[in-house]
Amino acid sequence: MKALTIDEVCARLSGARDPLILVHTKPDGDALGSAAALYHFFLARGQKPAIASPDPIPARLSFLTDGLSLSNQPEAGRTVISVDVASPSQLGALQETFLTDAIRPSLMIDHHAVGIPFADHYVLPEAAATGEVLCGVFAHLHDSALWTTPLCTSLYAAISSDTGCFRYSNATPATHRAAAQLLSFGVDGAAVNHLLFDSKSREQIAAEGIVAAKIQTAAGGRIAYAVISRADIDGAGLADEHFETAIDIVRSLRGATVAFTLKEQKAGGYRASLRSTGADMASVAAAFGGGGHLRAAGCSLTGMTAEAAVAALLDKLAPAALE
Ligand SMILES: [Mn+2]
Repeated sequence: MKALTIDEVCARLSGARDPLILVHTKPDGDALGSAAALYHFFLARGQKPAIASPDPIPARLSFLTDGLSLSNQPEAGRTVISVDVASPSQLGALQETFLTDAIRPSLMIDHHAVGIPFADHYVLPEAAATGEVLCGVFAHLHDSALWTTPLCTSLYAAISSDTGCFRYSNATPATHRAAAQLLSFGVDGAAVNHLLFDSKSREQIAAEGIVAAKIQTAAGGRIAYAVISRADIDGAGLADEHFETAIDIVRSLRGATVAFTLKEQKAGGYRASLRSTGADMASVAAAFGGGGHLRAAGCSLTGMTAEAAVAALLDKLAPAALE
């Protein structure tokens, strides 16, 4: 497994055969937008691509994959490419079928600074999104015909998703230039951003209400957090996916520089989503076997009560919040 040059990445894309495009567990807008962009790229080149997702596509992101072929079945002879996946564990159930002696991805395209490569890879940590990485790859192909509206819309959604609609500090001048180019190719940015950020299901809003009512603080208000139990989720007749954006409610509390949600999992244990305005969340997540980005990371805490999990997280997060 080696780091590839952009020329090698382009050569592998050109040589791919009916690619299966893998995304990570609980796929987000960057994963699905990047996968959809690659899908449209291959479709236009006469290939029969498919997207493989270890978890169902969330309803709020289905506009990215509607009408696209989805398949989790590995088939001999098909090229396998992962997007936005940093480590084998992020492939979830797909590990059993796509990380074997017989079948392996031939290419990882990603932007996570911390990860465990499982194939030859092209990873640009300075990119705000895998969609931004793909913009550069596609530009390197020097083929003006490839920038179709579906491809550009998918890339724009990927970039907007991972930058929180260009609000996070990962949105660099290069990120804005990539997005501007996609807009100049005809993407309806307002429509995409409405779907991504201003359009919520009744269930999602109900979940935000539950989380808003449970916000607690620590470290003199610099840490805001909420613990979400199975009773909160199941008792309200909601599903886990309705809580995926709930961390944004917690992190919006004025004065908080670090925020987290701790969500009880169906199989037991807790899943933590960590956010900060600058402190390193990736290393805190890594201390619990998780990973992610500087300001947005996640990890699992098992074999302990919610109180113990909160205490363990606060122990690591308090120094970061006070930095
Ligand atoms: Mn991403």
